[in-house]
Amino acid sequence: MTTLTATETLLHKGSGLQVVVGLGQSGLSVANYLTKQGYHVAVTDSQPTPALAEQLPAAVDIRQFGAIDAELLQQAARIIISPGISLDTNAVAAARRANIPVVSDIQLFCEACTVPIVAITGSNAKSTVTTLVGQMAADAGVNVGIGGNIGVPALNLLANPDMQLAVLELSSFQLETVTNLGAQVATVLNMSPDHLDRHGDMLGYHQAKHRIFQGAKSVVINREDALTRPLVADNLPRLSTGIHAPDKGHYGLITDPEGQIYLARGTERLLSADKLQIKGRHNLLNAQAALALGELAGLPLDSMLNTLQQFTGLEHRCQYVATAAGLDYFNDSKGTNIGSTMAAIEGLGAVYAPKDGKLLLILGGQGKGQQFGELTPFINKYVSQVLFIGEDAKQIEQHLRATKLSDEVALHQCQTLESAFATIQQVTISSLSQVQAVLLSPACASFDQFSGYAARGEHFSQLVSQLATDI
Ligand code: UMA
Ligand code: ADP
Repeated sequence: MTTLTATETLLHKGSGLQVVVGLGQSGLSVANYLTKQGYHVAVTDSQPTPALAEQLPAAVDIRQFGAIDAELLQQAARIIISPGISLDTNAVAAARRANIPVVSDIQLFCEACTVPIVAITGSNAKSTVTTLVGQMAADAGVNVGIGGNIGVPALNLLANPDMQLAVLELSSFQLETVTNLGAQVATVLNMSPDHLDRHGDMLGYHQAKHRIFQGAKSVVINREDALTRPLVADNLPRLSTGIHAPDKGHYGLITDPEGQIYLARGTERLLSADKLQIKGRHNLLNAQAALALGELAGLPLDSMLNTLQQFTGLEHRCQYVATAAGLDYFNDSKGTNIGSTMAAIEGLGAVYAPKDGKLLLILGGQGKGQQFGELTPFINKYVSQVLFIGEDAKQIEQHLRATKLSDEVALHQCQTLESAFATIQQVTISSLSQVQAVLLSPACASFDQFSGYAARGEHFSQLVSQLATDI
């Protein structure tokens, strides 16, 4: 980050009040960044005593907690909104009506960032692909910053003066207030319904995600998912990914006559799929996306292929936990929408189906306005028992029952994970049970019962280890 001159600091001071809305990780990073730049900064948050308040720099002299302060927002020259706060929140909507600009931390980041940005969004696989590209860059000797929705606020990356490349995971919430991101390479990995309670409908969600392409110098698209294609800028350099054999220069899969699958670039076989430690068809797409993004960011192919083979995947994503009483337990707590749960059912179901095995699926939590009936074809094919937990459990059951759910699928209301584990014992004790694996892939947010998906996944794993020691 460049050091400011005294004149610039004065200019910033005189450019009006910067109001940070929400004091979570991103709000704190914004307050730190803007005060260092010499701006006059105020902060407001709905909580009476936000935990991060004591970490605010002393220069932040206006702190309005307990409600988002509508009057304060009206005095702002610019509002920097946290991703967890809706633009429809009354005080924010009123400020927008008064033509006060509302931006996110990502806008500040891209205006200040002088190195190329790899920008990654999608309904699913963002963290997996962001981590992979970041690791590929690091392994290739590039000084890389990895941040955004993945947990490190993007502005914190600017503290590294030697950064050569920024790899950003971006959510629709972060993107909805970003203009002209100008990424070196941008991608929407896939699109399936999520966060519709915030964006209203698929169109609103799509529009937010596609802002990632504004000003991009190149793009990566998913051939399997038309919604990932940019609607404008058709002339940009682009690479595509997909499950079929690719055209020249693009990424895809080639299956040889013996049935062996290879990651491929054009007709060139790059790597046999069994060399990857991350499994399932969805991960083959993720690997291709990382390679394509890396290529457009200038990373060397050989080094990227080495990284791919070392990568063991992230926690809480279709993660094998243990085998107890003959059942394999998988933690896919990060499966927080129907798209990710479909991928998990299909990926694991295909492993057990040849052995006449079925999955027991644990579903539920906060449903975020999704239509759970879309899961039915996947459940009919691979699942024999569905256990519902959480706030929207009854509604999810209704959605499934309203579709063509097979009579062979049994449904159980369990409310909590503990009670689900008791039910697992009951329904799998019969020798007729086809269940060979238990999959926690809730397709829902966890906040009704847990502090987040990680806490939910850890609780699941704890219950599994208890089971393993009880036996
Ligand atoms: N707040 C209000 N009023 C509200 C809602 C929230 O004042 O109506 C306040 C809360 O009291 C709290 C603060 O806002 O003090 C929290 O802000 P936030 O929810 O925006 O969370 P941050 O801590 O800033 O974390 C955010 C992202 N969170 C969300 O988008 C919800 C983090 O993504 C991200 O890692 C972080 O910025 C750094 O960039 C998390 C996430 O769950 C992992 N993302 C969603 C997802 O992946 O599905 C989008
Ligand atoms: P995100 O950061 O977008 O939530 P993650 O990499 O954390 O993505 O994975 C979230 C969930 O999506 C996990 O449950 C994972 O199993 C599933 N998933 C991973 N890759 C894909 C894909 N290509 N398509 C659909 N679901 C996927």
